[in-house]
Amino acid sequence: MKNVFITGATSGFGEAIARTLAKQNVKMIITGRTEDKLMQVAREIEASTQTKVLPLVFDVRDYDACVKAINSIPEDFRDVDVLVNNAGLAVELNPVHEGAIEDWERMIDTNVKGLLYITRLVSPWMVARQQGHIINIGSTASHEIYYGGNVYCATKHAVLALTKGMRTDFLKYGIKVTQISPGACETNFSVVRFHGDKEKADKVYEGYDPLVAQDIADVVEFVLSRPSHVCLNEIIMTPTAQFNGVIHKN
Ligand code: NDP
Ligand code: 8X3
Repeated sequence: MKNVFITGATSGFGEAIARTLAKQNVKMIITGRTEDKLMQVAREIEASTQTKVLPLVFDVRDYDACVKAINSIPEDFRDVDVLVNNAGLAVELNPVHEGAIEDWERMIDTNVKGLLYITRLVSPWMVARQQGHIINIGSTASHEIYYGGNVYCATKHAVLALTKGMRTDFLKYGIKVTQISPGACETNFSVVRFHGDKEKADKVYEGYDPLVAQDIADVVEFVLSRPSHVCLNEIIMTPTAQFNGVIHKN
């Protein structure tokens, strides 16, 4: 039975990935800060599949909380085969001279440091077993910059550098590392970016068909279905209406 660890499973990609992989009757550790939603996802998965779920509520920005959560994982859940580093966010769309330091810190601490903390704590189990697969959720923002995206794009550029760094470091242990880099996908992402302003968030996805979270979950499932000698290093996926930083709206 595979053991899958997914950060940020209370919403969007992480939730869709959890529900999709759960159909394979795996063991699953899911994380997030929103306790009631995390428990609901865990309950629903356990009620509809043979998957055994361990929900862990903590903030990936808090290293001590990460250590405490990882240390609480029972022995029979430590044989993690797949780590999906998904938790992340964007805050606002301001040019640098108007940016809020607090927003920058939220993005850097979550998207870069949080991803590193979890990887640092979980990957030694993979190294010890000489097997595993780390999937980092990057973005088209790992490759492109758009107006006001400065710090968010910088964090996703950093994720790509870390993906390549991990691939290099883990090569000799047979651990796969894959980055999935989606473009615009309608989740809670823009609601979070615009501090709960749903109307403003909805406008991001008007005039074209954006990706949906299930599209990303399907790709994760595909990436994991490859034979052991095949590692997909990066998959960039966008809505059909988006390429190279441009979204064609009707
Ligand atoms: P959502 O806002 O729907 O989901 C984000 C998830 O991350 C939630 O489960 C949230 O859980 C978790 N999270 C955020 N901050 C923290 C934190 N400090 N500690 C723990 N968990 C946290 O957005 P998406 O599903 O769209 O985003 C998932 C990932 O995909 C992010 O890394 C994002 O940058 C990336 N991405 C998104 C795209 C899009 O267009 N939607 C495109 C490309 C990449 P909780 O709030 O409960 O803690
Ligand atoms: C999230 C999508 O367009 O803000 O990574 O880069 S975008």
